[in-house]
Amino acid sequence: MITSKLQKVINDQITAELWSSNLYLQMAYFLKHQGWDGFGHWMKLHSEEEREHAMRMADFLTERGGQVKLQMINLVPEGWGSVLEVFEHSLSQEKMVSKMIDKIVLHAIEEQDYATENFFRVFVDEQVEEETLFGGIVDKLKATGEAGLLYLDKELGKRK
Ligand code: OFO
Repeated sequence: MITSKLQKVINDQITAELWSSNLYLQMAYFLKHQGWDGFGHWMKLHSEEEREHAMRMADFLTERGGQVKLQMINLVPEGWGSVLEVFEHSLSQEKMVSKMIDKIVLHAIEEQDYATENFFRVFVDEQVEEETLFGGIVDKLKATGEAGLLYLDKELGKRK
């Protein structure tokens, strides 16, 4: 049986993943509204990915005898000043999520819950990938400026 302390941080994590999912969905429709269909498509798929993370964590918590307790999800912003601002915001969201995941792994080690440690170590790796992914887009947006937006919109629109 998973401890109540770990249940609490995992439930907080599920909420954070769902919050990310809502944030990215709002970003997706904001971008589409601005005419950036490719960026919007990319962000919508990422929103789905975050929801899937939440489900995986909820399934794990349940399998370990814990109780999923969905919490209130804060409102997300409705608009951003530019495409770059959208991606910078998403990168900072990913960095925050990485810190939360690290905290879960630390608690799991402290409580000698190696199943939880193993499960969340996958997400430690996942966060390295995500920060690289979002960071790479931010770098490209900065490097190419306004002139590169059309090209990048087309490229990101190919995401499957
Ligand atoms: Fe759930 O991976 Fe991004 O945050």
